[in-house]
Amino acid sequence: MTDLADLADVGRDLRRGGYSRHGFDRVELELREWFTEEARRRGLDVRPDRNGNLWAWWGAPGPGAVVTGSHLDSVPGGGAFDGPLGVVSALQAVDLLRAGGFEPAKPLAIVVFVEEEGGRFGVACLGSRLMTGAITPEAAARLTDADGVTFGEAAHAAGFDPLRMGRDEPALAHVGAFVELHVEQGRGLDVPVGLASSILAHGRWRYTFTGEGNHAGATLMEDRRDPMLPAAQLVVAARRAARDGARATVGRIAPNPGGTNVIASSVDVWLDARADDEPHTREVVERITSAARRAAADEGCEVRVAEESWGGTVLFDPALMADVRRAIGEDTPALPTGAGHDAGILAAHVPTAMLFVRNPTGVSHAPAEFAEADDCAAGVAALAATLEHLASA
Ligand code: HGY
Ligand code: MN
Ligand code: MN
Ligand code: MN
Repeated sequence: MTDLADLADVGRDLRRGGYSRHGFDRVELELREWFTEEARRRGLDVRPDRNGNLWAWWGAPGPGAVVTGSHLDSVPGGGAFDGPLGVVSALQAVDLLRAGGFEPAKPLAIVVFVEEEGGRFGVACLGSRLMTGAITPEAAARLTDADGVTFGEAAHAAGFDPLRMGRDEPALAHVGAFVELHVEQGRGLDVPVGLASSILAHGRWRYTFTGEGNHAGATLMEDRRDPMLPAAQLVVAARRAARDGARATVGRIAPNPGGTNVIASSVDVWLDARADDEPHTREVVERITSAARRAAADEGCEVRVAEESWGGTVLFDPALMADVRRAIGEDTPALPTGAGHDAGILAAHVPTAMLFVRNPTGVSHAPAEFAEADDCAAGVAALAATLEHLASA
């Protein structure tokens, strides 16, 4: 909690509440510096990879490494725990292991992935996607933030060469196991610490509705081609289409030009859709897209749809989960989650598991996100026991 308190003033968003910390922005760079100092203070060897992620090594980097970590960025107006809890807990777990005189037989590393939330450049888990080849460096470099700065430009300004980004075979070959600790993001856990069993399939889509910009007072209702109409109907269609455990959310919408007395000429709407598997998710999105196309046609508007990111269902590694349970208790519950994580990207390439810390309110991606100090301490103890078990001879 002291470490989290260290970060409490970095990146506060006074307008939205909570924190706004985004990949390679001033705030995230400050947090990366904080992490680098904290890791170095512990004698860890901090090395950025070529995709903008930070690695802190206990022992020489090499195959079979036991890796933990998370991210330091947030959604716009996010909470204090989503991301930083996993990083802080990793540092604290190292302290606990050191205090107990533990000598790892395998290399141990803490990783901080860049732009996990996609809050700035739109694609979540950008650092882990680049590292695993789930996105090409060319596509990543072209992603643009709200001010028109590309990821390539931001990476370059932060000291990384966007042309050298992309699938990092040596880095992947080093990871023997990855265990990410994270605050649980629903109300799924009624004990302090649990495991994740799976992550829903999920993706992001951008709908651009185009109509005719015009005057809010002078334009008769029957003369309008207002793209806000189909945009609004998409929101309603999303609520109706997400059934049987699926989730569909419109949390971001951008009318152009965005004036109270202006009929917009175009409106961008971002859809986040998730469900148990790919066919179910695609079916939900297709239903929403059909409704959006019908609504656009009714209003004399055009609509363009672009898939901005996609990730299939993730099942965490049963053998690694069994190992974690041996370290922290056979009765540790495992629960599915609707939230995405870098661990979900890595799971397709290396044995991966997640530890969850209880979330008493079920709130996340909002300023009210919270975890009890005692539960966080239990998370650190569980992570330390896990690392000790996995990194022993
Ligand atoms: O959106 C998500 O589920 C994640 O927290 N990046
Ligand atoms: Mn998140
Ligand atoms: Mn997170
Ligand atoms: Mn006027």
